[in-house]
Amino acid sequence: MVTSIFPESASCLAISGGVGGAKLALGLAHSLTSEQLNIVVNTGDDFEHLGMTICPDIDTLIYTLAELSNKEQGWGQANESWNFLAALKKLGGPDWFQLGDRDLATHIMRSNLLKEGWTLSEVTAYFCSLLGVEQLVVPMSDTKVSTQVHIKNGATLSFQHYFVRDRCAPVITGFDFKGIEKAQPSEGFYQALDDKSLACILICPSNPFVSVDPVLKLPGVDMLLQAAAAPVVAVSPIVNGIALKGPAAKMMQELGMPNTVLAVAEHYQGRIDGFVIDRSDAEWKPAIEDLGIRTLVTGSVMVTLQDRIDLAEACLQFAMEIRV
Ligand code: FO1
Repeated sequence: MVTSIFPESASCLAISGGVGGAKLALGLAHSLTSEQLNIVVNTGDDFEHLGMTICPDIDTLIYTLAELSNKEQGWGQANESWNFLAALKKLGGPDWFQLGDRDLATHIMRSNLLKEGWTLSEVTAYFCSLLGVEQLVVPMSDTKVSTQVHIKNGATLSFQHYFVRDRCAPVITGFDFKGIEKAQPSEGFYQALDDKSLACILICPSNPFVSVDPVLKLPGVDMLLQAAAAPVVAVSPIVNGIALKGPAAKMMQELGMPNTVLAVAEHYQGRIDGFVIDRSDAEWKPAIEDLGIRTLVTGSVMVTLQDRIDLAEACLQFAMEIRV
């Protein structure tokens, strides 16, 4: 538990995408009381599949905080069975997006509650209450925003088609977030930003382009982050030129960016006060600080639960130093 560093009265807002975000969120959950930690989740990965609304980043986070997640995969539930998927395949259904039997219940329940008129925030809070997740977990918006991936041959893929069906193979040329112009931050997101005890806004080590940007580019969020009383600290998802999970480094190369922590810092420049990089990237610290971004060098590779807790506490302490 973080004691002296992060006062009991202070709160942290974490911005989380997929697997990398959920890892740090778990470290934060072990370092702070549930009242001190609010987590806003990217919903750009959400998609309609087999008549269901699927919210991968929300489910990855909730399963992780509820200790239900498949730790090897990072997504989906542990102790899964695959009878539904096998039966679906027999009927000629699409099995490229693996849906476990336990996970299927989440998608069916969410889809039905949404059809009954529940907001995504209400469904998320309901699932958290049932699964014993006490932190406030909110979708970035209750309006549908859908990440679209533009690829070299001029086609546009939905995120899950790019990420799962096509295994991130296509060469990307850019992204856009369908529906974002009309989307508002969710009520819970607004409240968390407005929280007077807010002492740290932490951008978790998720993919900057497809997991973090949809959140930061929601109308009004830039201004709200600037106006918030807390420093914005981002944790690099790139370590020593590679992304620990997912296609971030490949995307950077295809976008003509060097796959370095400096390039990630430049991507976030103007929106962050602090940046957390791994010891293997220590030589980049002066160049990043020349951008006007305070930089913390620490161990940022999370293998064990203790790694997650250590990184969370280092980020919280760093935010307090910047705040002063
Ligand atoms: N990722 C995969 O690479 N393959 C899958 O079959 C897959 C299924 C899946 C089912 C439910 C869910 O919540 C997530 C799932 N993911 C799968 C992960 C998901 O595509 C990514 O975690 C996020 O969209 C990116 O962060």
